[in-house]
Order: sequence, then structure tokens, then C-alpha cells
Amino acid sequence: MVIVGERINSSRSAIGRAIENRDSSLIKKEAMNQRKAGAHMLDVNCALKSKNEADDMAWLVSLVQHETNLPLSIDSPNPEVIEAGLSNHTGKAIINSVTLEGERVKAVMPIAKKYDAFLIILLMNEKGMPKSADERLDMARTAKQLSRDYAIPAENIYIDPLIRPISSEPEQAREVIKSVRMIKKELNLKLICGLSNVSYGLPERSTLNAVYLSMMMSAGLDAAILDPTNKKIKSIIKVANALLGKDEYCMEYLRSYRAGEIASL
Ligand code: THG
Repeated sequence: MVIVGERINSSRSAIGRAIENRDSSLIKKEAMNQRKAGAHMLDVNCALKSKNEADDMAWLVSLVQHETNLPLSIDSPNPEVIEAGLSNHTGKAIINSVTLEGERVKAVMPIAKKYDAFLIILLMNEKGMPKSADERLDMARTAKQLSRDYAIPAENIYIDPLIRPISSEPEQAREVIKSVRMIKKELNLKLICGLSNVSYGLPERSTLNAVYLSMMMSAGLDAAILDPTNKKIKSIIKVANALLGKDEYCMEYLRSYRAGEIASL
């Protein structure tokens, strides 16, 4: 499971201020903490309240990569911002993201091709967001066809089935799990999600996030954007990997246990 650290996001007010003031020390600290916690990649998002999102993104990408040497997930709906990030990035980045809306596809797919980047495709089109697992599968079929049309290899594509809060749409978390199974089986595409939406508006969010993550991992999730420094999340990744036979002889589980990293429920 590819762990993408979510913490460098301007929707978090301290991060927003640090980006605005070009305060590199807080950003570096957040970056290194996530790397130490086991993140394989870091998401960088400076959309909120930004006066010049492209400049902010270029600054963030250089800073975070210089500090961590990790590949980044460039989180913006804006093609110019995405390109500002990619042109300052070394190695293979993730473009986060494109929807299935025609204008966005036309703008972002060629950028993904040009930079040979991974590309997250959100299951959402001009008609809005899907409700059922079947609708999600249908949109994922479209996503696969579009990536073929633009000669983007399927290995570069991540499908995001878009998790919604159970507090307002109680059946959506279940439909998303179902869609992960269906999309893997029929299309063999990789799946990613932003985990924490599921718990929006409820108390004890990290417990809900952690248990939902284990369900999604069992359905075949390949990557998740989450807080890798959270103890419950960190534990559940090790626990689920061991339970799903992805941790030979439970070596990693035992190592984490000895290091005091497995939270008891
Ligand atoms: N899919 C994709 N990309 C995404 C998302 C997704 N990017 C953004 C988001 N969703 C995932 N990233 C974050 C980053 C930070 C927080 C949540 C998701 C976060 N949230 C706290 C909250 O909502 O309460 C804020 C707390 C704080 O201020 O510290 O931190 O779904 N492809």
C-alpha cells in the first residue's frame, strides 16, 4: 500500500500561513515527520487562500523534495499549477487530480503524458458525483478508455472513487468499498482515496478513518492519502498488511510492536 502523507495542505491554517509567509521551517518539519512515519510520497496542496497558487506550488515542491527526497503528489485542480509543480519536481510525481469533465481531461491528460507522471482520476463528471458502485464502475471504464486515447499507460493511472462523509450519506462508504472490488476485478486499475472525508462531522475521526482504511485495504486499495503520523492509522496499516498476508512471517508487524507502534484497541 502506497502511503501518501496529507499534512502539507493549506486547508490546515498553520500550513496556509507558512506558505503565505514562505516560512520553510514548519513545512520542512511536517515533511520530515511524515517521511519518518513511513510516508512513501507526500501530497502538497496550496489551493486555499492562495494569491498565486502556481508560485506557491513551485516553492512548495522544491522545498519539500529538497528536504525529503520523496516523490510528491501535486494536489490542484488547476493545470497551470500542476505544471508549475511538475516542472520543479524530480522523478515520477502524482498529478492529483483530474475529473472526467471534458475541458479538464483535455487540459490535464497531455501534461500527464508529457511528464510521464502518475495521474489520479476522480470519478466525477459534468453530471456530478456517482452514487452507486455500478455508476463508479461505469465512470472508471470511461477513465480507462480516456487514458488509452491519450496513450497514458494503465500503470500510471489511479482511480479515486471519492469517499463522502457517512454523517450525511450513510450508504456511500459501503458503495465505495463495493466499487473498489468491481473496478479492480473488471478493469485491473489501481485505486487511491483521500481517507479522512469518510469521518467528516463525527467525533473520534481517526478511529473511523482507521477502521475504514482496513476495509478498503481488504477490498484491494492500492494507495491512500492520509495522516501517516496518526498512531491509529499507522497501526492499522501494519495490522491489515499482516492480516492480508502482505507481511511475510509478520516481520514488519513484530518490528512495529517492539517499537511500541501498535496501538491496542
Ligand atoms: N482525494 C484526492 N485528493 C485529496 C482528497 C481526496 N486531497 C485533499 C484531501 N482529499 C486529502 N487531504 C487532506 C488533508 C488534510 C486534511 C484532510 C484531508 C485535514 N483535515 C482536518 C479536518 O478536516 O478536520 C483539518 C484539521 C486541521 O486543521 O489540522 O487535516 O479525497 N485525490
